[in-house]
Amino acid sequence: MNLDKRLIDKFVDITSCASIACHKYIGKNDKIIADKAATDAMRKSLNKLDINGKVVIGEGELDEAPMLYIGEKLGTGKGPSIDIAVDPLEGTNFAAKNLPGALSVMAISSKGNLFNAPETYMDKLAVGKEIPKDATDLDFSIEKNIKNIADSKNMDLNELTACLLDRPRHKEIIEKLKNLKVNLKLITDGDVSGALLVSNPKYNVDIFIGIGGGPEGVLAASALDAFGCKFQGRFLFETDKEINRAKKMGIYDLNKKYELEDIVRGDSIFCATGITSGDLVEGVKIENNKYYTETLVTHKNSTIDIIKKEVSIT
Ligand code: VTB
Repeated sequence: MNLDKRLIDKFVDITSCASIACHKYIGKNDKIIADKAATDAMRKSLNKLDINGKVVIGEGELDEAPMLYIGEKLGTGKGPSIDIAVDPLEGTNFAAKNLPGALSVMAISSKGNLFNAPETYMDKLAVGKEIPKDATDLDFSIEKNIKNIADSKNMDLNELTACLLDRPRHKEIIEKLKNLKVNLKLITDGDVSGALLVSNPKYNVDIFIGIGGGPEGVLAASALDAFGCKFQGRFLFETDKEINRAKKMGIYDLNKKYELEDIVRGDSIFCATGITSGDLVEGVKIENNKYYTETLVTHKNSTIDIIKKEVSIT
């Protein structure tokens, strides 16, 4: 079932409102307070909407997160039944340290259509729509993926750029990419936005790879779907607790490689509002007693756009 286009504006208001609430905590070097401000604001505004919403990706399980926990019901209960994935503050370090790239992010689908991802790591791969879908795969070696991308773009290896989180766990991939002479874009956090850099040649990223948060993978997949990009993910379970949780969520094949259509089924809407300015959108600005926000919106069946909002400071 397609989502009503009129929902777009409502959800842009919600991520904008969360970004504005977080704005006063930019640069306070306190991740917790910044995250709480965005989460509180997002939850309050979601609860005013005429929807019958349920959090499928949120701040954690009920025992860890009092707000926007997985399974929490949101909205007045009067409208359409929708699943909601939230990351009220993606890039907590960016906001706390006043660095580029903090976002407030949300994705929605009709009930049952967004993957209920466990809070574990995910091995990810994303490439742009110009690359044939069978040219890259999580199961190919890094060398094969890179060579196939170069062939399909008719470019030399040293003209390609791979984006990944700068983490010790990626030492081996980084070494291989360096040997191939591929350029690196090593991000310190924020892999929702990292994955989205394959969506447009203007970002100059040919592949996003590596291990990041599973929930962030689902959020990115919703937007990448609208852009016609490829995304694959495989969860990585480290502890018995994580494995038991996954089983409770109905995941029995722990090594399953998820294709985009397994993660986001049918229609979805994705909104990411800038808190601090980054590659995708500008952060919250204050001018003439108003807040100005910018939101990247994708709706699989209608639009991909940057929506600007102004909100009076009261
Ligand atoms: C990423 C990134 C997040 O966590 O998912 C990353 O998108 C993965 O976890 O912004 P590690 O930090 O343990 O590598 C964040 O950096 C923070 O939630």
